[in-house]
Amino acid sequence: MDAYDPTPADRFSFGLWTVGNPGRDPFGEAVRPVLKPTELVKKLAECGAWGVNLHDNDLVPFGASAKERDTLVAEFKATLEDCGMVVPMATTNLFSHPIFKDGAFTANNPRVRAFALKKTLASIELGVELGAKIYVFWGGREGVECDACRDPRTAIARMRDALDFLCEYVKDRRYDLVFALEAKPNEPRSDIYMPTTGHMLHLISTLAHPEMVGVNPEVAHENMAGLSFVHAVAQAMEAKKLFHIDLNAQKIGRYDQDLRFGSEDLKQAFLLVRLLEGTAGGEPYRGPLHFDSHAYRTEDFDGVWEFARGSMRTYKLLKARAAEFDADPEVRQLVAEKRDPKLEPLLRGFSRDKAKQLAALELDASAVAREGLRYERLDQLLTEHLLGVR
Ligand code: GLT
Ligand code: MN
Ligand code: MN
Repeated sequence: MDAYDPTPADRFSFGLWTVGNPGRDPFGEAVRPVLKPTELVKKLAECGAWGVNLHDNDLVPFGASAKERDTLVAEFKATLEDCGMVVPMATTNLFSHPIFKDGAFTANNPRVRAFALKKTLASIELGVELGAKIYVFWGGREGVECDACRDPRTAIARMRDALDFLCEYVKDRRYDLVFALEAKPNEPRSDIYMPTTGHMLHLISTLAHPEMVGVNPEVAHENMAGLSFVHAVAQAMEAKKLFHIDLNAQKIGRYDQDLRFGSEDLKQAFLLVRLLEGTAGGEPYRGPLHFDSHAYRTEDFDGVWEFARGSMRTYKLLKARAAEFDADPEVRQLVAEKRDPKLEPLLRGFSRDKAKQLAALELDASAVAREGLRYERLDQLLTEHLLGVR
């Protein structure tokens, strides 16, 4: 045990579908047996995790009877209690069953949309029963291959209708539950509606109860879109909409890899942890730190638990490196904000007088432009901290 070993105080969580992933892919069969949810909870607790998240069907198989459901839920709750584990987040599987082949909330057939709502209502009940405070919506099938099948505006409006309905349901039941929308640009559909965290943030602003809805950005998904994950998360934080986060790793331009956190692009992972932890001085994120990833297909169960421990250790290692980086006097000097008490008041809060003063401003643009900003030095310092030599 060292300072980087995870403890429940670190708020790390895994989905049942992550450590339970048997390694099936579009080209090959499972390489590991499927463990029971209660077994997964026990092992996660041993590894130092704090929480476990689930889809309805990760615990209760599709089509199970009410009696079967209640037995499985009771057994699961008892194990959670024994292990001191919590369920911070729950979600609905609206993508596996063939009924969702044309989408769930956005499907053209109203019978499909009705089934999706009915399934989500039951799944919200399950999540609340298990103590979840966050409810994720990942619309994997909410997209198209044949784009002529509907006006994309209709899809957006249908998504809004479903979310408004479900917000009202939660309010009516007086549940202590918020929603978090997870974007992904493609896979399994050719194009998925509202493909990035930014798109989701806008959709939220059009809902009937925007205060109940935030985002659940995922490293891999923003990378698939070729965008900066750190910037997406920062925009969500700035809007007070970062309700949950899916940590993993991804090579740009690939299928959704869901690799172990920090296993690709360590520098982005460092900048992400720095942002989430607020080591540079900003407001930190205090929600669950969820790993939505799985072990390589090459692994047996030892490899799966190695993957789980590694995900959490890497986060803590990066957190320590980020704190050291931001405490480094040379870094502090390089990132210190330039002040100009005469000019700064002119830069916000419009008035005609300020506009006049700006118009009359004498400023030597070439002199300002000549100054080197020393970002090469700053970036090298980041590298040296990351590699542990500062
Ligand atoms: C699925 C998907 C993830 C989502 C999960 C929640 S399920 O594995 O790839 O990104 O977060 O529905
Ligand atoms: Mn995810
Ligand atoms: Mn993913």
